[in-house]
Amino acid sequence: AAIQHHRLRILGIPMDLGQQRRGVDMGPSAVRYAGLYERLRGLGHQVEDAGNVPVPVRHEAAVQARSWTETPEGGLHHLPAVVQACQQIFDAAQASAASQEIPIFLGGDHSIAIGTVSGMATAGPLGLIWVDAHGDFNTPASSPSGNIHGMPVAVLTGRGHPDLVDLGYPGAKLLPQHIVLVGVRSLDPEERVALAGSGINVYTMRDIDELGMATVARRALSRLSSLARIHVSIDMDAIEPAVAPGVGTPVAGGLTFREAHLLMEILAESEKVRSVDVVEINPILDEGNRTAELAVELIASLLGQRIL
Ligand code: 6HN
Ligand code: MN
Ligand code: MN
Ligand code: MN
Repeated sequence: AAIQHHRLRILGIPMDLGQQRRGVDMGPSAVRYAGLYERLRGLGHQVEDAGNVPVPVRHEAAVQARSWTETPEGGLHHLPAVVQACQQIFDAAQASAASQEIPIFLGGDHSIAIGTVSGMATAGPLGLIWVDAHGDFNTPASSPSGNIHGMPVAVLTGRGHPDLVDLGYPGAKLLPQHIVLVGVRSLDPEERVALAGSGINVYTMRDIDELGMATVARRALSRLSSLARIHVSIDMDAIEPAVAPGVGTPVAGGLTFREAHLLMEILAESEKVRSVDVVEINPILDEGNRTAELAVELIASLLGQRIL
């Protein structure tokens, strides 16, 4: 079948407050320099780069929270600033959800998904495919770090700090059975127990090893078969760190280059992908700009690029 052409909107979110390392705020620039706009135009899509959503800079944020990063506010680092930024992200995502366009959200750390997914969920039932080495299912009680980027999946199902859970509108944004995690290989002890009992569909690296990515990708889609709209959230640390070294929390044993592409290709064929996040790229930790370059290729595969 011929490739479906869409109106795409690129939105940068230079958020680094959901974790501790400096540099992930440069993710949007790195992906732009890697040629995202041109690549998507080349596929025949209509593309607009809408610039960046404002995010408080780190020093400013620490002052607002009346604490430095070593002293978490209510146990969560930079909570008020993350909530403020996520509210703006929510507003932008809600506007996109009401239009015909597909937004591509460039992080920033994974805390941005609290805003992107909540905003996209305003237009009706939404399935979520979360591609990540981690579960991102911590709550303030289970988190070993106090970092909000380890919490968005929990928040979206209604678990966590009320300022995060009630972002945009009160309560849970997604049903657990409408969430699929792919690539998981690093869970904190209490996070693991909570995730196992949550009803969320989890495909670990072991599942991918045993079943192959084609089967995992098709099963993931079949879990979401009742839904017409899917948000794909790609944490670049899902991919093997030898292939994607520019991430803040690398974990060995990740997706190969081809496994990651195959997942995107099969998701593209569903023609249900309504919005995308690409997060956790840290150019300071990268080799050249290869992690952002890989991200551009993966987004292209998700939006219709084919080998033949
Ligand atoms: N991410 N589970 C760890 C934590 O601090 O909660 C790591 C989370 C990583 C989050 O990569 O988006
Ligand atoms: Mn993540
Ligand atoms: Mn991760
Ligand atoms: Mn990470």
